Amino acid sequence: MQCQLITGGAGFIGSCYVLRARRAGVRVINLDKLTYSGNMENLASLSGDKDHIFIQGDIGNAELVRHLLDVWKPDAIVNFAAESHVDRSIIDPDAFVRSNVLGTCSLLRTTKDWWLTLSKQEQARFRFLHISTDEVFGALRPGDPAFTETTPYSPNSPYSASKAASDHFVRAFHETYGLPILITNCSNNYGPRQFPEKLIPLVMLNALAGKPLPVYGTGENIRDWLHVEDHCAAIELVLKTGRTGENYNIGGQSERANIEVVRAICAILDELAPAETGKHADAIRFVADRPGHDFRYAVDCSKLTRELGWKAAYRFEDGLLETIKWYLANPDWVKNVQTGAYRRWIQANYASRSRA
Ligand code: NAD
Ligand code: TDX
Repeated sequence: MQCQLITGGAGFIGSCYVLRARRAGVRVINLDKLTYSGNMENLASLSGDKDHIFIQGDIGNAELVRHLLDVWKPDAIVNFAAESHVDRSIIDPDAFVRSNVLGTCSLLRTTKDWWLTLSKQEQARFRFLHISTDEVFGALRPGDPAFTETTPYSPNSPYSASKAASDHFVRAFHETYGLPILITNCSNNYGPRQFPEKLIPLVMLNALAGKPLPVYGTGENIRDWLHVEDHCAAIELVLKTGRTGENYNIGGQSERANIEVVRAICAILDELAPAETGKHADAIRFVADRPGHDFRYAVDCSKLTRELGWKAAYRFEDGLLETIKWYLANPDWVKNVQTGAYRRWIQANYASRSRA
């Protein structure tokens, strides 16, 4: 039986990947620290599954990681674990250095030491796949060509700087020690189970609660939206057939201005859950911009298509509708993530954003 050590598997993207891996018959060792965004409810359907082994712990805990590697001898490690929210990195960059940089470096070192004990055949079969972001490439202006795998790194936020640093360490472990690594750099994910600090679930849930819909700056900033299932399908492909030492871009080819996305959410909710008075879009508020707000991301994923045959299955508008329906159908999940800690974050991030 194939066995994978998946880190951050209780988060938004990691849990989607874990569920898919279990459906494909892969034994999953799921190492997750359960920070504010880690949520065991994302994995509720796996309760009682003896081939989903969940361990609450930090990727930076070398002793624990070595123990898991010795016991389970995974065929691959897929590293999703990270602090993932740009606005939080602006308020507390240190946490991003700890998990994303030091944590990844420690995970690499422990993996490398264990990998060196394997037979040559096992070493050649093993893979370390690191999940990264398009944000490491910086920001584009309208009309600039999309990021390719050779676009120079130019991170602008503490979050993207920490992800860039971790990517460099992953690459260095390949060059220096021969560890068979792969890196994927993807665009903005959306879909079920995303923590409602990110734009799409935040706007949707604020609208349902009759709260203002905060749009940073002018709302003209552009993101390239990728459905989480398309992302996970691409990761599976890269793990199976990608060339070690390489990075692969994954994008949704769905560039949208933020204000377009917010209006699309409002239009869907006007149909499915109308506001008590007026239209949901009446609640849109342009608020103070994010410092260092990257204007545009766009991902050229032609390498992935050309070399590995990947293609996104979701059209953004269909995926958005399906996502909103998922949140409407799962009010308990929503209620349980909107805890006291969540309310404190909303207060910290939005109270000081005066109207732009
Ligand atoms: P998320 O915040 O929903 O989940 C992160 C998970 O990692 C959580 O379960 C958390 O408990 C766990 N974690 C954090 N620090 C840890 C540590 N030190 N040790 C063990 N577990 C730890 O994030 P996500 O959106 O699912 O993102 C997953 C990965 O994908 C991240 O590496 C992120 O940088 C990357 N990424 C995300 C997006 C996106 O749009 N969400 C886009 C590009 C790349
Ligand atoms: O309240 C908001 N209002 C708003 O206008 C929030 C939370 C966001 N925005 C804007 C900022 C961005 O331009 O919406 C856009 C999307 O914001 P986020 O959902 O915070 O995502 P982003 O900053 O683009 O980063 C995401 O994609 C790349 C993920 O959070 C990262 O983990 C990933 O690496």
